[in-house]
Amino acid sequence: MKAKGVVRGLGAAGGANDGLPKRTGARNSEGASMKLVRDVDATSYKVIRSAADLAINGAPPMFAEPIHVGRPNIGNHKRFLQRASDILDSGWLSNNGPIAQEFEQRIAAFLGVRHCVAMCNGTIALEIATRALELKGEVIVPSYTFIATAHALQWQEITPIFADIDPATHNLDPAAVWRMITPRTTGIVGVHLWGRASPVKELEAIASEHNLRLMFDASHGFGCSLDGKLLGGFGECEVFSFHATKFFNTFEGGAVVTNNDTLAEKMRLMRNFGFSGYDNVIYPGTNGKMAEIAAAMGLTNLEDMDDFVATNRHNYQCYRDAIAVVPGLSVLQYDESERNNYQYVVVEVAPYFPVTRDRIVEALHAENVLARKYFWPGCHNMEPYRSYYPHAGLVLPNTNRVAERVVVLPTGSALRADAIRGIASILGVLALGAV
Ligand code: T4K
Repeated sequence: MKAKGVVRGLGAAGGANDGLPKRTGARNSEGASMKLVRDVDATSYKVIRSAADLAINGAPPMFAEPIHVGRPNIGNHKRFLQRASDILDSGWLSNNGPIAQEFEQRIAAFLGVRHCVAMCNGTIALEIATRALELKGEVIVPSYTFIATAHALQWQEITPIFADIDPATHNLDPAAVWRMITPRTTGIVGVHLWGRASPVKELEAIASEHNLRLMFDASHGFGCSLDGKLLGGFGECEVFSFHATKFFNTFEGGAVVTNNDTLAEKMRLMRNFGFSGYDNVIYPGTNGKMAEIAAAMGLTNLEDMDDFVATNRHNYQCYRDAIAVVPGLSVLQYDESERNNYQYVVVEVAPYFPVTRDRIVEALHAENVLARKYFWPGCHNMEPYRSYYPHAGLVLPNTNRVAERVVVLPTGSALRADAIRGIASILGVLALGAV
């Protein structure tokens, strides 16, 4: 069916004055303020009046260049380049250098935890954390997460056991966790998906009742809080990813944070091959070290983090307002009484929406809006898990349903309010059953 008439109430983009603060996109190599990756040229937007204006139906795309989910937030160029220059002058590039140590101290202080053990990426951080906790046998995790959560276990021949999620929160459902416990279960890895906290208290109660170790994959949760306390101090340890696509990045990077002195010491050894001083290996280990240049990026981005949050929050509110008038689409809410990083703009497509989720993504891609289907199809539907547990989906109905319904939209400092309204206008036409 083809849509008729102009889409109303969406403020279809035309690049006009929207009354909102404009970001210029000027590169701040002089270090004036926060770096914008690349501003989208407002003049390239088209007005969408009907299905005929959609690129998927043959019209030119709304955006001349791809708009990515996960465009990096990059802090002040000048300060970063100064740090990079200092590193080159110092001749110290890695192996627990002074910048990495400063980074660890700053992160620990920011999060209010005793230890930050910086790593080369979030996946290695997960592997080291689970190993340091001596997890083995079976460990309960959500399937609705990035594959690294499960792979970090499987890589060590620990069996990830997938528990279902609460469809309202997209996080582990404690009752489902409880149902998956067996005599082989040694731990639970909760994920704070989209930066919204897992049901920490309930998982703590289950872990304590069944003598299980509890840790969190907080890859999405840097700068987010639960009951006013920043994520990082819950469970026995929490793992962050500082990948380029994350709200806060160190190019590649990650960290395990913990209040447990013994655990922190063990993880420091493990990330450096188990070396304790020259020529003395006292533990099996790997190479999980964070490079100095990554830590320099982290220190720089930490200084500009408030700007990143403000931009993301503004984008999120623009999306929420623009999509509120589209029947059948809802933007996942963040609890405004908590701290959030608003890094993920997650839209759920109702079953009655006239266009499938996959078709929505195709239509957006045709407009150069590279929306993503995170975390479809769920880990249990990917290898090797799909072959290991072909019937896992039977106990994961909410995971399957949510994974079929979610579209993640682009945000970040490169995106302007009128671009967001343009994206919403595409969705508005699709709501008319336009393709
Ligand atoms: N646990 C959870 C819950 C996670 O979400 C992740 C990572 C991990 C653990 C593991 O942490 P790390 O080991 O990665 O530190 C991306 C990221 O690569 C991955 O780090 C992240 N989760 C996941 C949610 O997203 P892909 O497969 O979507 O990446 P890719 O290459 O398609 O990039 C995503 C978008 O970002 C693209 O549209 C391009 C854009 N992009 C990407 C990069 C790297 C840029 O604009 N600039 C860039 O530099 O996984």
